[in-house]
Formats: sequence, C-alpha cells, structure tokens
Amino acid sequence: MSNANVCILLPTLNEEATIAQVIRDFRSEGFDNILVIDGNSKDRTREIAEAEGARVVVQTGKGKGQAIKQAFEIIEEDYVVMADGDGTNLAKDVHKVLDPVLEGKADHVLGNRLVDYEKGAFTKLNLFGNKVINKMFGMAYGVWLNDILTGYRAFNKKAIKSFELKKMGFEVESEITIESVKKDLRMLEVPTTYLARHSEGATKLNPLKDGFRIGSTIYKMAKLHNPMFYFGIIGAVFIIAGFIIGSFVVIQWFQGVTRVPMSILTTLLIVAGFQMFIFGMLSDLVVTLHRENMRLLRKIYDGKRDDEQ
Ligand SMILES: Nc1nc2c(ncn2[C@@H]2O[C@H](COP(=O)(O)OP(=O)(O)OP(=O)(O)O)[C@@H](O)[C@H]2O)c(=O)[nH]1
Ligand SMILES: [Mg+2]
Repeated sequence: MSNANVCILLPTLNEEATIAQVIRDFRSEGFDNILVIDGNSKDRTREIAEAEGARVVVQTGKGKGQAIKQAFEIIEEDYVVMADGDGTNLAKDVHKVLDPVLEGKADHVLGNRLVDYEKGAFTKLNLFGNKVINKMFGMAYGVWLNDILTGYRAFNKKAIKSFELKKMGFEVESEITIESVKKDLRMLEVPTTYLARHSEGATKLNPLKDGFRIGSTIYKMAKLHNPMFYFGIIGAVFIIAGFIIGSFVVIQWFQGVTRVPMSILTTLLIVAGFQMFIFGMLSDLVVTLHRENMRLLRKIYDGKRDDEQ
C-alpha cells in the first residue's frame, strides 16, 4: 500500500530545535505527506517545516486540543499518524503504530510510552500523575490502558471523523480516548520508545494545572458513560463525611454532651449520600439503554454505507 494515503500530523508550538529532524525522520521511513499544525509559534518552526516540505497550517484558536480538532477536520487521507513535534517520539516506531490500522485490526492505536522511556523523559511527578490518570480512566470507562495521554497515535478515517472534540488544551488525548470508548472503536496499545526533550525545547505542559484539568475532564465526561462512577464518588464523599461527623457525635454523647444540629447534619449527609447512589443506578440504566440504541443506529448506518460503496 502506498503511504500517500497516510497523513503524518505534527502539532507544534515553538519547536524550531527539533521539527526539521522529526520531519526528516518520518520521510526516511517513507512518509512524505506531512501536516504541521502550528499554534502561532514565535520562533522559526513554520519556516523550517515548510523548507522541509511539510504542509503547514496555522491553527485558528489556541491550545493543542483546538489544533488537533482543526487538523482532523481538514485531513482527507484514509489514515493518520499523530506524533509530537518535539522529537520525543521515534519515527522508526511509526510502523508499529500504524500497521494494525492499515491491516484493519484496529481503528485507533496508542503508542505506549511507559514501557521504554529514556532517563529524564518523565519527571517523577509526571510519571506518578500518568499512573493515577490511567487507573482513574480504567475505573471510569472499564477499559484498562497503560498510557492514555500518549501523543503518538494512529487512526483510520472512520475514527477521526467520528470524534466530537470540545476540549482546547492538553485534555485532548483523554478526550480522544474517551470518544473512542464511547464510539465503540477498536483500540490497541503498542509499545513505543519515549525520548527526553531536546535541551532547547521547553515543555508547554504544566504538570499540576494540566494534570488537574485532565483528571477533571475524565471525571466529568464519565457522567454520560459511567454515571455510577460519577455519582458514586459524590455519594461516597457525603457518606464518609457523615460517618466522620457521626462518630464525633457518638463520642460526645458518651461523654454526656448531646449535639443536636450535628446529629441532623450527619443524618442528612448519609441520606443524601445514599440518594446519590440510587441516582447513579438510575442514570446507569438510562445510559445503558442509550448505548444500545446508539450501537444499533451505528450498525444500520455502517450497513448503509457498505451498500453505497
Ligand atoms: N499547534 C499546537 N501545538 C501544541 C500546543 N501546545 C503544545 N503543542 C505541541 O504538542 C506536542 C506535545 O506538547 P508537549 O509540550 O511536548 O507536551 P508533552 O509531550 O505532553 O509534555 P513533555 O513531556 O513535557 O514533552 C509538541 O509538539 C508541542 O509543540 C498548542 O497550543 N498548539
Ligand atoms: Mg513532548
């Protein structure tokens, strides 16, 4: 199969130190169709990318999420490989990432960075944050992946055109993965090598701020996919708070002090907590029925498209 049908998508923001090499490396793997979506870099990223023969598009908004959304809208090729422009992904790994999609084994392949990473590629905080986020994702969506935040991925056209992306920043990787679960896409993880950043290129990621945003996106988006998880956590917080205050009330009562307002608060917290669980169960029912309907609709739609082709 010719690689002209594969678009290599590189989002960039001030990556003049690495972009030329990244483009050359993908070319030497046999990929000439390279799209750089640039976030209005203040350095020479765009000029360099153009000189290396890439198609350069300047994103209309801000953030990596907006850039990816815009790129997915303009891409017309049947296959897409997305990689970072900071030279942290090995172009050599492209075949590992892309082949399962080309062979029709998956709609979306994720290059797992956590098996083989260079010293210094992750800070301790980033590594810890990644692990927590992957566990949380597994609990919320029932799909246990090792690296949902990877920037090295391959997709087929069906996948990129089915994503409904709303997040503007570094939440985009989580959103794409969540969308893939929701749209029943076949996902596959393959091991890839992750290199440390070039010493001249600065990270655009703020581990605490972006980590919190990513966690909150995963949690909020779970409302429409796994409401038991979403409401269950709120319920658990209420019940635990109720038990803590309740224990205090009981201890004080044994000491001869009666705390009436606190007793009322304890009851309210525990009752409200249980109600949250019941609410979660009901929402779960609604979501499950909706998912079955969507599956059926998708089946009908795919069948129709096959007939047309
Ligand atoms: N177009 C565009 N690209 C961006 C934006 N922010 C980051 N990028 C690019 O997205 C890729 C990944 O961003 P990084 O800053 O490396 O984030 P990361 O890889 O998650 O974090 P590190 O571990 O620090 O490398 C890089 O190629 C960036 O240049 C943006 O706002 N717009
Ligand atoms: Mg990076």
